[in-house]
Amino acid sequence: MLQTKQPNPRSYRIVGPQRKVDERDTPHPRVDRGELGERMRMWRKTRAATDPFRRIFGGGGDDGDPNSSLYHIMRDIPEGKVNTKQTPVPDPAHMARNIKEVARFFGADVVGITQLDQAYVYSHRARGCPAMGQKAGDPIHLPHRYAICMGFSSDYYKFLSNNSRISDAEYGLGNIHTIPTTFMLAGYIRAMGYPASAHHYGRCEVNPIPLAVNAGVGELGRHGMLIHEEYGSRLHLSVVTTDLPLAVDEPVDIGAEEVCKYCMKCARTCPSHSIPFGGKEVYNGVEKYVVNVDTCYKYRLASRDQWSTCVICVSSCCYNKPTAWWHTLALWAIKKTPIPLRPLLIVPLLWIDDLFWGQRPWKHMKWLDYDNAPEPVTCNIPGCQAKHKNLQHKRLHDTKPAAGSVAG
Ligand code: B12
Ligand code: SF4
Ligand code: SF4
Repeated sequence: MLQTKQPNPRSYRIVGPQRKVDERDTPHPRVDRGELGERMRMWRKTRAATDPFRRIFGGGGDDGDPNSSLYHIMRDIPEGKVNTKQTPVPDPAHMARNIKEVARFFGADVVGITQLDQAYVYSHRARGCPAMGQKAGDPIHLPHRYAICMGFSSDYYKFLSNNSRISDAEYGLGNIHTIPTTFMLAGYIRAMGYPASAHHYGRCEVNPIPLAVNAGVGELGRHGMLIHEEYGSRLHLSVVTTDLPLAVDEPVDIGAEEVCKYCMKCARTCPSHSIPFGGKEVYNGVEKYVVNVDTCYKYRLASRDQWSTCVICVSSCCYNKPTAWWHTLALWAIKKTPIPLRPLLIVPLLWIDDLFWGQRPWKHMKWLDYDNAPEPVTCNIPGCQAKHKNLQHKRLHDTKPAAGSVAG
């Protein structure tokens, strides 16, 4: 059991001892072992399917070609050596500014730095890098002091086509974008003579969300993800852990704590009912909103081979807007309003949000040969005469469907 000692972000509270998570107990390995059912296990094995974007961006499943996937190639590259000539760091604050600039130069959209809290390092690995002599089940030893947390934004409009092969392609590219920048930043730090490890898509020994919240990249939302004030949650996260002396950032207040209390748009639009309408709960020593990850995962079985990754909660979140002055102004106003008075501003803003952006943000889009226009579907409820359309977010009926059997 670990006792944490972090600053105080507003969007979660440490209320008890935290247990390290074994990567083998995380959802992907559980699905691979069949713990979420045979259909889910088979879905993961064959998820590369015929879409070329899926085949090059995704994990690939058994039917992808590893040599065409940067994800597969990069997760097996051994870590480079640390330069024996060390660059002195007389001023960690100056070095932190430089490192953030280097991260942005390499391709990150946002960067923050925090202490590496060991509670967010997996205890054992689910898969090792054979070139580094690692294997599944090895204990993870990551004694670094700092975590440089980076965010990579996705295109607002492509995500609005959710769920479709267009939003899949954008999501997949976002995952891939984390790889070269994180790899180069870790290499850059090792070239200065300090140990550094890259944690990106496909190869990650840490949980990036709490680290990024602590590093002031954003706040934790009701939907369980980090919310950045400009990009919302359409931000892929990666981390470089290191011993390079760095000044750390403070958690930020972007008003998500109050907005999430009143908004609930993600909970309303989640087709698998995985996001809570109620208050926070204590989970592994942390008081926060708790998402049902199993039902979220199983919703992929409802895709009818028309998409692979659900991003409905990311797109629906009212922080998810294109970069524009009115979004910046609304955010500024929330941040400047004293906390007890914020609901007076938030409630009308949420009403405006529903009015202008819709209760369930979605856009018809054509791109390349893809078209996400809804198609009529056959209802699987006996006796139903309604002409349903294939908008995956639309529930066919009010009755709560079992996860994975959502039909329309
Ligand atoms: C497996 C996985 C999934 C699984 C299970 C999700 C889960 N929560 O475990 C499935 C397929 C369902 C999934 C879905 C999604 N995922 Co996902 N997923 C992961 C992955 C690879 C591992 C997560 C993990 O280890 N879980 C096991 C344990 C740790 O889970 P847990 O104890 O319940 O902890 C979760 C939360 O409670 C939180 N958490 C745990 N402890 C603490 C402590 C504190 C203090 C805080 C603040 C938070 C926190 O972090 C965990 C991740 O959500 C991460 C990348 C990574 N290395 O972390 C991406 C990641 C979490 N996913 C991400 C995204 C974007 C998505 C989807 C939108 C897309 C999709 N459909 O795949 C949805 C969103 C679902 C949702 N509302 O949360 C992003 C989130 C980015 C962000 N802005 O926050 C990540 C970080 C990938 C990335 N590198 O950017 N995902
Ligand atoms: S990714 Fe989709 S199914 Fe999962 S929580 Fe978000 S909206 Fe719900
Ligand atoms: S949609 Fe609303 S409730 Fe959900 S995370 Fe975003 S701001 Fe919070």
